[in-house]
Amino acid sequence: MTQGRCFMMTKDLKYINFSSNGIIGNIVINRPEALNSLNLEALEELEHILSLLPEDLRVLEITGAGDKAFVAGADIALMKDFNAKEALQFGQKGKFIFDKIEHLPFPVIAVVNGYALGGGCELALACDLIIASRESRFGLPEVSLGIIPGFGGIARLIRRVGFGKAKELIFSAKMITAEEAVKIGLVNQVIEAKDLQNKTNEFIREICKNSCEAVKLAKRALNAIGRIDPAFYELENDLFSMAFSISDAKNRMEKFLQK
Ligand code: CO8
Repeated sequence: MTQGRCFMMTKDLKYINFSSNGIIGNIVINRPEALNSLNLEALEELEHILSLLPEDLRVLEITGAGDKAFVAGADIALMKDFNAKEALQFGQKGKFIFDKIEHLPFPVIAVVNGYALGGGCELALACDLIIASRESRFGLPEVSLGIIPGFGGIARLIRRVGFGKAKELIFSAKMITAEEAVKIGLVNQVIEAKDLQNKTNEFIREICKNSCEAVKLAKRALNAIGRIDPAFYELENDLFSMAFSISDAKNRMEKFLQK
């Protein structure tokens, strides 16, 4: 899929690559040494790329660099030192960016090639469709770290899988396989890793056979039905930040980093 694409707009960016052939855009979260976890710089670069996306794209793919992770969450090394105010600001930034992704005018596909955990699962959920390799793993392990999902993921998860499954996944902090994820409606398609890009290309070709304008109108209509109430975002953000002042988040995060 990247063949023949001219690389543009990624100059000076450390953690995000963008390429496009004018029809299909491809964003790669590129921090494989930390399983593509999202630090502040990566989020800022993502925001920057989103603000520069060509308006005439037909489809945007988002994926992770390497073969181990899509995105393993927000950067725990960064979050462990957050006070409540910093957590609030980080949450607001993430929510703003993920909301922007959700409301891009064209379809956005998360091409998941490994761990999609915490903020990484939330990023995939902000995309219209999720295509995953068979080895991928999904989960919202935040409560195991003393925090809660904070990038709008709670509402988006409920929208995809319903209250019951959302509560099961969030309360248990467990990871599920791509197969399980497809069964509960979190993922659209599971594909063998070696075929992931080719099958994604085929899928994109199917979308592109249709009227570009009609697809965009359909996305607007679909999104209007599932629109997240801004009051929920505000509450989620307050609760996310509260976790940093009332729970044992710092200890739990330090424990993860020391393992
Ligand atoms: N943050 C920072 N570093 C990470 C993260 C992360 N989320 N995930 C992995 N890494 C790092 C590891 O520390 C390790 O670094 P090093 O090589 O320097 O020791 C490197 O990536 C490789 O990871 P592992 O050695 O742990 O690889 P394993 O194959 O043993 O395990 C796992 C892979 C299971 C994915 C494991 O890395 C893991 O559990 N990662 C954390 C997953 C997680 O808990 N994610 C949720 C984070 S919380 C979150 O995302 C909140 C979102 C809401 C934010 C709202 C903000 C306001």
